Amino acid sequence: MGISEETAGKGDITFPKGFVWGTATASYQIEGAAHEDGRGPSIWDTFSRTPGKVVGGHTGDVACDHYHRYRDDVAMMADLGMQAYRFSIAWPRIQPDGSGPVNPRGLDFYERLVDELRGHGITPIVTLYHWDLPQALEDRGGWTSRETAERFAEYAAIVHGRLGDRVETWTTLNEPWCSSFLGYGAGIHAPGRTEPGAAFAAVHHLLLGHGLATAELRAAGAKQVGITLNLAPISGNDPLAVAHIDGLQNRIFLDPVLRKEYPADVVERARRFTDWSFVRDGDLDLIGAPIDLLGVNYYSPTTVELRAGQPANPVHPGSEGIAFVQGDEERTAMGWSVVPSALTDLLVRLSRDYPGTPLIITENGAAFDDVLVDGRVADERRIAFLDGHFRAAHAAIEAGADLRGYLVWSLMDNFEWAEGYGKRFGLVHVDYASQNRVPKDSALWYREVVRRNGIRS
Ligand code: IFM
Repeated sequence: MGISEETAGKGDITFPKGFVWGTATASYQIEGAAHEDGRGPSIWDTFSRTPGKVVGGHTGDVACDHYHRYRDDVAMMADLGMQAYRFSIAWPRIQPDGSGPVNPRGLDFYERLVDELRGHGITPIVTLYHWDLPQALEDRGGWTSRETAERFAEYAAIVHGRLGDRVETWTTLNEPWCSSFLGYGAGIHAPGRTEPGAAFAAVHHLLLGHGLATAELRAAGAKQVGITLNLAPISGNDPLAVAHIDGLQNRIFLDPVLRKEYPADVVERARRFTDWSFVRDGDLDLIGAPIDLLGVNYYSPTTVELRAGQPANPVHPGSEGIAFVQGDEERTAMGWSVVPSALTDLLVRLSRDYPGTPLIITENGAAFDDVLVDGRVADERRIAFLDGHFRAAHAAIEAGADLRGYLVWSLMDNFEWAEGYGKRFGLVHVDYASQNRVPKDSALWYREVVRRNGIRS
């Protein structure tokens, strides 16, 4: 009998046996060492140096200095009871120019990290692409070019060649919605392009990169292969407006990956921006090859309504006449509404509409304005946030969702992209001047959740 069963009381919840708990990070957000050991420049090095693009002019040059402190960081994770750790590989460390010669020192770093994790009993979960595209590839068109998808598959094979004997779970892309629509459509992420047509080309080439990389990983014997999507439940009083935004946010990725087709309504609506001529015969068979795990990143739902004269939201090309409305829910420091029940809805919907693919929450968490006082961060709002979302995930499991694990974003405070270092998502507080780490109250609370495989009321 487990601890939770012994003491279970009203309001307690216990997750299925074998449920995996952990945390997540990404290379550019934590590693620093941007110019060390042969790493080449990425689009985020370029973008963060472009005046006005990142709050405070912050860059990932130093970040959490994890490249040098990874041993201590892994020991800290072990101390916090983490069972799994999702991190990303920086492509420009492996192939500084995005193609051609391999930089062995880049592979050495990730091999050391993986060995350190395994040595502490923590399961490594690798993300191959979390947005740091080698600048040399962007200079040749980036994700608007088919070549980038082909190079990505080669890079995936190189990484698997070194780590495949000790990493079982691989995710190809993290949040291709952000890479395409924020990076090429709205210009608020690297590479900062503002061309809706380019965003749709990027969607396809990212997905093609996923498909080609999946084939390489499979051929090399990878045990579990998946992709991580940032999905948002969309609601509102007009079904067409809801379908429109749901198509652009969710179905444009889910349908090709899990049904081998682009949603017809999205294709039609996007024709004013693109003729889709970049989609070639056979691409959707590659993109839709079976995956073992769908990574779900969930933060907040979206509510829309029809409003005459409303200009398009640049992150959703063609959304003229649709307003994005906010309710009176609690908001995080990012301004995102806190709605745990939407996570239940999302997981149940995925199980219903795309049955047969196991799910894992690869990111969920919140930024709050944490303060370190006398060596402690009393982040009770983050505890309440996580408590609510864990319960929502549990409710989805009870409703039949095949959810296998939960990775909290993020292990520690880090470089929050266009927001710089001002937004703190970490379970662990980072003082960027001293690089001192202090586990927040939420980290200590989470350790108990992991230990019990559940929550006590
Ligand atoms: O920090 C990001 C992460 O890189 C991708 N998912 C969302 C997080 C919070 O914005």
